[in-house]
Amino acid sequence: MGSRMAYRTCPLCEALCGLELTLDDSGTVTRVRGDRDDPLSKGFICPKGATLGRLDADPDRLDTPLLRRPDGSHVQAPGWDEAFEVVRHGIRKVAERYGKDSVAVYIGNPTAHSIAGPLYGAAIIKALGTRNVYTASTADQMPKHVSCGHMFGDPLAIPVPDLDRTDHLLMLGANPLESNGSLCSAPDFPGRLKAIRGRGGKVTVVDPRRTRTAALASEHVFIRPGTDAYLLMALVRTLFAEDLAEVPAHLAGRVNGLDDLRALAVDFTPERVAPVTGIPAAAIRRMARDLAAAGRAAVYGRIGTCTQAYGTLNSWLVDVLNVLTGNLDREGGAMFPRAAHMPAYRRKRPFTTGRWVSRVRGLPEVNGELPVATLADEIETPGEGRIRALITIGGNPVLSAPNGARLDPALDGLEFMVSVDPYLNETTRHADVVLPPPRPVQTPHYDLALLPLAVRDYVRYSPAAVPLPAGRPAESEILARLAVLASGLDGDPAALDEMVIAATLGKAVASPGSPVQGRDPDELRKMLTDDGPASLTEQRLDMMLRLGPYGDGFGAVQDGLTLARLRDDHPHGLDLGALKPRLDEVLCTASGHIELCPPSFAADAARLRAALDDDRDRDPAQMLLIGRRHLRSNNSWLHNVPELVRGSNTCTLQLNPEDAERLGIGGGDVVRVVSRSGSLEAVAETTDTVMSGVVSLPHGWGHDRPGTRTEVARKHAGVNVNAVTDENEIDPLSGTAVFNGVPVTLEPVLAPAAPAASPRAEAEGAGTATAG
Ligand SMILES: Nc1nc2c(c(=O)[nH]1)N[C@H]1C(S)=C(S)[C@@H](COP(=O)(O)OP(=O)(O)OC[C@H]3O[C@@H](n4cnc5c(=O)[nH]c(N)nc54)[C@H](O)[C@@H]3O)O[C@H]1N2
Ligand SMILES: Nc1nc2c(c(=O)[nH]1)N[C@H]1C(S)=C(S)[C@@H](COP(=O)(O)OP(=O)(O)OC[C@H]3O[C@@H](n4cnc5c(=O)[nH]c(N)nc54)[C@H](O)[C@@H]3O)O[C@H]1N2
Ligand code: SF4
Ligand SMILES: [Mo]
Repeated sequence: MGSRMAYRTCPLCEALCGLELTLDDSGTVTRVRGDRDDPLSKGFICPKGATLGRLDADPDRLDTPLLRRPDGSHVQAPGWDEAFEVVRHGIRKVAERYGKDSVAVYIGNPTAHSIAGPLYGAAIIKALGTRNVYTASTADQMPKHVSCGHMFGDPLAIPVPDLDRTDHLLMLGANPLESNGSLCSAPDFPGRLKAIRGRGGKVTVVDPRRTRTAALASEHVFIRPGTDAYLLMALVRTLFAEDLAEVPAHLAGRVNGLDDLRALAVDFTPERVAPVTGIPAAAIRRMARDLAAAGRAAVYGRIGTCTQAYGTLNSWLVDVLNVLTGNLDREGGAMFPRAAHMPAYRRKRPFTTGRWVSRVRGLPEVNGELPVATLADEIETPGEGRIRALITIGGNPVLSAPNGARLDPALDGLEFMVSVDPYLNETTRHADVVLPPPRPVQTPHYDLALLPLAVRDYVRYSPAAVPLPAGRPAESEILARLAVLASGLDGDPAALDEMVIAATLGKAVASPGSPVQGRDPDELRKMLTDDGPASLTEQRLDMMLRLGPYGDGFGAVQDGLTLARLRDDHPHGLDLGALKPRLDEVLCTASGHIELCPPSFAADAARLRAALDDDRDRDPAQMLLIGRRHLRSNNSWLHNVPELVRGSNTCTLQLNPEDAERLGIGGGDVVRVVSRSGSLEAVAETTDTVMSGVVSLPHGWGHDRPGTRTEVARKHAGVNVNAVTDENEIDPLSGTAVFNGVPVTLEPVLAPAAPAASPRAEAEGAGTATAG
């Protein structure tokens, strides 16, 4: 048998590694290696990327649409057209009867790694006209969007640490040695951290666990879960108190709110926050001084700081520190990447939130969506505007949403549900229709959502390595068809792309500063077809690149980027250089200044201030639950790859040996974990890497539900930690779930739990942990 190579970006995490695939004549992947010619990843690969072939060929991966039968089982649909007809009927019936808000959309994490999600997700929402939009963002990074939205005017203007040039990195709530980085795309994050130390710099990690990242750092500081905002405020206060805070020359005259901020921070002395955070006052002062003294420093906070009761304050204070130490928009500091597909001339409206509120809990809209923490309320609560139908796209909220266990039965109460997903899993088993996207090797790749977060300006396009069989829709086509049928019109999905292209070109020719200002849009449209990209999706990408900061401006810039040049001349990707200062392009607040102390943040800081006093009377019996990521997991959906569920990737409840002894729990014991919202049973693992008073359980497990089709995952079921996380606890400014610092109590379970879910655990949405 012959073999050939294909090159593509790994679609699995935010590190954007280039992969070299070896394929046989049948299009099966026989080997995966890191692509050594990729200028950003330089051959780096992790175990997940290395098993992409196994994922691609997973026998449980769906290839044809499924329909749900009345008994809850699923059968193959007669064909794609028939499946779309069922969807059309299901959605229209609900929308016509109950109104447009009765159809909800949930968009999950993998859509941020696809071309289809960013290009067509919004079209579906628009076509439905629904306000019931939910995504994994409110279980993740929404606080950062809100923080950047208010500080810089644009929720997508997220500064990333300039890892390769910084001398000092202060990292909170991130574990890139397992996650490979997030809101900071940096293949070989571990190597880049080692390089900081190698050039004499310092890496400090703040985390309630001594993670592998903490072990690699120069210094690890344990922090009590949920208390980062106190630490960050105390750092800000120390900078002011010791005259270490100054607006640097390059930001002079561009910063509002310095005095308000100083006044706000005054109560948060290191001594006052020390008992709450568990960090000695002297250590806090030293952290502030180190940060101020470092030549080039960056503060970086990730999911550990976002999924907290003060997620937005944390995200904000991280960038406040970057400003006050002179490191924002400066080499080696925190910088704004310039993505090749994002035009700089686009003028944005200043950011606001709360344009509408959720029906049941009155929670404000943020970025056009509502908190996933209230999805179950909106499905279960009777009355006008109740959700009766749901579209999920690449999401598994039963395992990923706060108290997702409550969603499990709630989804069964829907009148109609359709899922775009390659697996029949804990969420999609409730769907009346499942529409599977093609295999990864059959899917072209361009990181629309993640390239704007890369640590160098970089761009890569990977065409599909294996062509789609005739009649097999790409995910873009699936989503485009959903958008068209959701609009209630009969139409050609191609019309949607044409509409977007016409609108974008129309705006571009009218925009001052655009490379095509004043030109004829029809002429530009024709260039997109003539210059080669095959599909309309590719033409849209081509258009974006050509209008972007590195683009050819439709012929205006010699040798500028086009999709064809990127694809044909740079199959391993193209390095566009180190990050460049570009605050002018980014800043779009109403004032035109960086807002250091937005009023809504100041108001929430009052809540933080009040809690500082409450925090004194903590119940010592209560443990605080946090999450955990393992290198070989990816949220809920890679547990069906045998190589990835071997060895140390287990769903155990980690706790400190001191706590274990106090509570009479031994390693390997089954423990009942009880919270306000539910309970579960898990196997204990004692380890001093977890600080005392804290327990850690990973998310994305609990694969023991009936009616799923993931046979490997079923054998390594684990438990759903989101049976005990609390949907009532959110960061109020962003609506983001509080996954870290969930108060729980532990009870030893006398008899080992049965291997399959007991009826009681079943009712509570919890299974039994496997240690295998
Ligand atoms: N292998 C693997 N990689 C992944 C994923 C995966 O599931 N597995 N998921 C991907 C996704 S969707 C995301 S968003 C990213 C996330 O990427 P990261 O943000 O790096 O995620 P984690 O590894 O969960 O690291 C979060 C850290 O925060 C710590 N923490 C918990 N509570 C607190 C707290 O209160 N304060 C502080 N300071 N720290 C706290 C945890 O102990 C943990 O070490 O990873 C992505 N990459
Ligand atoms: N307790 C706790 N809960 C958490 C977290 C935590 O740290 N602790 N982390 C949160 C975070 S950061 C995130 S991002 C969320 C993730 O939340 P979700 O996005 O809801 O969950 P995933 O497990 O990523 O589910 C991804 C789904 O997409 C499907 N899929 C895979 N590839 C494709 C594709 O190419 N196209 C389509 N259409 N579907 C595909 C998979 O089969 C799976 O069903 O979980 C959150 N939940
Ligand atoms: S680090 Fe992320 S992008 Fe790189 S190979 Fe692993 S999963 Fe893929
Ligand atoms: Mo995430």
